[in-house]
Amino acid sequence: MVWNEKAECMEKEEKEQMQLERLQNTVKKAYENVPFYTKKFDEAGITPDDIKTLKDIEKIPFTTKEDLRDTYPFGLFAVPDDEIVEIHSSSGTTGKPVVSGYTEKDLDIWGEVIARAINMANGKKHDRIQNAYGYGLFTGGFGIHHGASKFGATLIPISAGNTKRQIEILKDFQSTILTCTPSYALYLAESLEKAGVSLDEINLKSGIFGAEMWTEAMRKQLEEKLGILALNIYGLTEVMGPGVAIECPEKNGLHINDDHFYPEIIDPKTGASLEEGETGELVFTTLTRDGMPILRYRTKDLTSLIKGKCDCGRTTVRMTRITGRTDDMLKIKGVKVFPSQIEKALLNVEGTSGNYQIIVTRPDLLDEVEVKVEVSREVFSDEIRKLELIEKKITSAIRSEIGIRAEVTLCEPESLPRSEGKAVRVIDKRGLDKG
Ligand code: DLL
Repeated sequence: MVWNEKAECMEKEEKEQMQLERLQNTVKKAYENVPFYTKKFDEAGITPDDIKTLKDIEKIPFTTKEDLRDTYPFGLFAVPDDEIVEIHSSSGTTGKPVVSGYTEKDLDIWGEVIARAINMANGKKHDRIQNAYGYGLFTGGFGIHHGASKFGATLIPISAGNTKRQIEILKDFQSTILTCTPSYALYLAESLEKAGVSLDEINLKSGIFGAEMWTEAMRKQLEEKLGILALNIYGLTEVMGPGVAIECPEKNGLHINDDHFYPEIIDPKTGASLEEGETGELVFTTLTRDGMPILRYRTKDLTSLIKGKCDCGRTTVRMTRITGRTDDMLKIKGVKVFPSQIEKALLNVEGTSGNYQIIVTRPDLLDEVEVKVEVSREVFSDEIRKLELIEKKITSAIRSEIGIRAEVTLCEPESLPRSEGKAVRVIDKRGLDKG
């Protein structure tokens, strides 16, 4: 059964007509209500009337992360404050976080796309959804929450972490659907094994996992260890949050909710549009958002599109699993981290040389971060106590910047590798780019 057959199984021509009308409406709204877009359009010498076909979308300039930083915090909101009912946020590139504002109608649509996801995960109204995505400014917790209430299932808002409690709830409440990052799901599965809890004692049937890259190998492990159907969900704060796309049980690409989010794939170097099947940077235009419409947003995520009907009967455009990024953003424990944030934290601690390297590993199924920091010669020849103090200062500066604890290792001046071109700031040993 499909949650919204009309929207999810619509014929191509009808869908494109709907997308065009919604695009024209969104462009008009953005142009008239968001000075940032008025200026962008004026500079490009176009007006909303120039959007006569879907292909005309290519005339619209891209929106980038830098644009979001420059309009921080509410510069892209298109409605008066009294219509915004919720705000979410995530890390931005250099300093300023990304902010997203939602009207009542936006929340309803967010709920709708998540309801489609729960349905794909074989959800029923009697299901109990253990929502272990973090609650707060992160979109994961609340996104699933809005969707579960729209769907009508029982939502258990346990939030992220506290594995002992997660296990207790899995057993006592007999949760049937688990929502969290795939790495945490795997950690939870191992923790169940270690605690001697057998699959007979829990009642999970499916999992909706996303917010970070993962692999087919991880899916296989999750399905075996938890006895579930494990599906991939994608989304980003700038566009909505989770629910922009989700896999159906065919596991042949993630269905993009293209009645609400219009996808394009571009060559990240030239900005030119790429064909179906070609891998490039994913770009999204919102088609129905009122609070914060966004036009041609460059996600920096790498993927390709699959058009045509899926074996499940849905006709929505699909995207393949994300295999990488065009920038150096990392997802650590599901949280966005930019090397520039570490750099900013180091600036506040005296005695460091500004040279650093971030090493990300997943030793016991959970992400760990080591930051190697070169210190100046004077500091390095100082007494141990002073070095320890600096290490502590850096640890706390990083924690307050990215919200995650990193293991800090101080190194001798000029001991970190230098490269002829761009410095290699990040070594990611998790092997998630293998697909
Ligand atoms: O991660 C929204 C989300 C929450 C998605 C819960 C799924 C589940 P942000 O924190 O803004 O939003 O991070 C968005 O995370 O541009 C991708 O790089 C990455 N990402 C999200 N989902 C996936 C996925 C949420 N399924 C950024 N596979 C995106 C790979 C993902 N990467």
